[in-house]
Amino acid sequence: MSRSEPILNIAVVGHTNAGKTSLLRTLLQSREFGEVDQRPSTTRSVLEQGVWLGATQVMSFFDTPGLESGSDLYAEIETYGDQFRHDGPAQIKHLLASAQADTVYAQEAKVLRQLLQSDAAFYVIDCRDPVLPKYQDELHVLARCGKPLLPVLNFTAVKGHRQSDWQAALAKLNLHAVVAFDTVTPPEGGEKQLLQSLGVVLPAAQPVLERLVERRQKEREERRQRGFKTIAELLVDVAAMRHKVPLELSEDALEGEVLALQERVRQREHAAVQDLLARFAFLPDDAAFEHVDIGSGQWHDDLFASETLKTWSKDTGFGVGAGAAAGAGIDLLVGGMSLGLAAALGAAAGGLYQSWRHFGEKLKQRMQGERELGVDAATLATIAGRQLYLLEQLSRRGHAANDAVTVAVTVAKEHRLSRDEFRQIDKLLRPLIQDQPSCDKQRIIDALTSYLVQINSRPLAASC
Ligand SMILES: Nc1nc2c(ncn2[C@@H]2O[C@H](COP(=O)(O)OP(=O)(O)OP(=O)(O)O)[C@@H](O)[C@H]2O)c(=O)[nH]1
Ligand SMILES: [Mg+2]
Repeated sequence: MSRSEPILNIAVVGHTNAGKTSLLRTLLQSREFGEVDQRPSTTRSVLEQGVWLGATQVMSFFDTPGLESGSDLYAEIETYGDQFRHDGPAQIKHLLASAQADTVYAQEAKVLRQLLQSDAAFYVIDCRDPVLPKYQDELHVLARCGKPLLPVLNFTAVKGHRQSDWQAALAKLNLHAVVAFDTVTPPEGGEKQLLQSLGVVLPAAQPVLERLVERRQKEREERRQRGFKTIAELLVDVAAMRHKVPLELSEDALEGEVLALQERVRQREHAAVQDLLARFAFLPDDAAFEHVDIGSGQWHDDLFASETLKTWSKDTGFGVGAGAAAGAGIDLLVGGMSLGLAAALGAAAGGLYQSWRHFGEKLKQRMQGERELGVDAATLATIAGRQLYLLEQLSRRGHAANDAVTVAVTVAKEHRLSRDEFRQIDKLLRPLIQDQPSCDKQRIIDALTSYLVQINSRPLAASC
């Protein structure tokens, strides 16, 4: 778009509480745009937000207050008789010049003024509601502004919606281009459809809208790709985490070391979650990890709770070992070889050399070397599984959502890692575990990123 081309002005209008501000939060990928609330009349004045293609502003969206007096307005303009029969905008301007526009219809007047100044509008509909006369009256008044209206059916992901009733009613008003777009759970390709439909009612804007669609798609892919890299970096860092444990160590001291390592892993995972949330423009509290602990019946969000480890690693076949069963997720490694945490605890409790005798002469020799604590396969599988799940949810989620993404352990099997998938991830991470100093971390991160992209090549919702 050259500098001389005008900025496209798009108003977002509709009945109060239909989800106008929510629609803009999702389109603008901003959790903090405007104010969203279940109370009516939340938005009190027009709020503008620019949309940029690189350094050039190409569009402005205008959030507007909700309409509440559609039928009264309709009745009012009908009193003007034939005066404005063939000139809707003049009829609306006449209304806006009246004293009522500053009093009883002050809220509505803001919407109509904005619509008259805009190139087109999204008309947002709560399609859980039946098609009531007040909505039809409201639409009639809006249509008199002479600007293209694109109906956007919101709440289409909610059970019992009346999408087809609305479509039939809108067709009677000559509004045939309608887009179903639930602002919290936008459909695959929803944003693209919305922008392209805008191009249908505003043909002159088609080229810029197409470029916007392309840019958004590219950004989405880049963001997702970077998300996989964040997860690969997390897994590499966690797989490489080591706590050296001295030869002589009491059980308590060993437990202390285990807890310290667990805490480091938790913090590293937390940092990755924050990175993902920020990358997808969500807020720091927008993700919650939950599961119910069967033993205590309590809710936890702990990575190392045994139920978490068991559930997320159960399909990988990388058995939940003694460590994970005890809720540890931590392994004892000697020369890169896993001994299992139970061995470590036994060793600490029963006198080191006696307890370790059964590992054989060869191992005994290696034991002269360093003993280290590291994470076990269940922990890596759990982190990989739940981070990939989080990434998938974030990439599909609309920014109108007010609640957190919940990563629960009841998540469906299709979202968990399979045996083959984790086998491959483990294979890529193995050099870090076995031969840490000499392995090329960056190469592993790149290979792991590519693999994560490959196994998650499901199509994306084009809305976020
Ligand atoms: N589940 C669900 N809730 C939604 C959706 N869109 C909006 N909401 C909720 O509906 C309520 C109203 O949303 P708003 O975006 O404030 O609606 P509005 O049209 O801007 O309302 P006013 O500014 O008061 O006219 C809020 O509680 C939103 O969280 C949706 O697609 N799904
Ligand atoms: Mg609002």
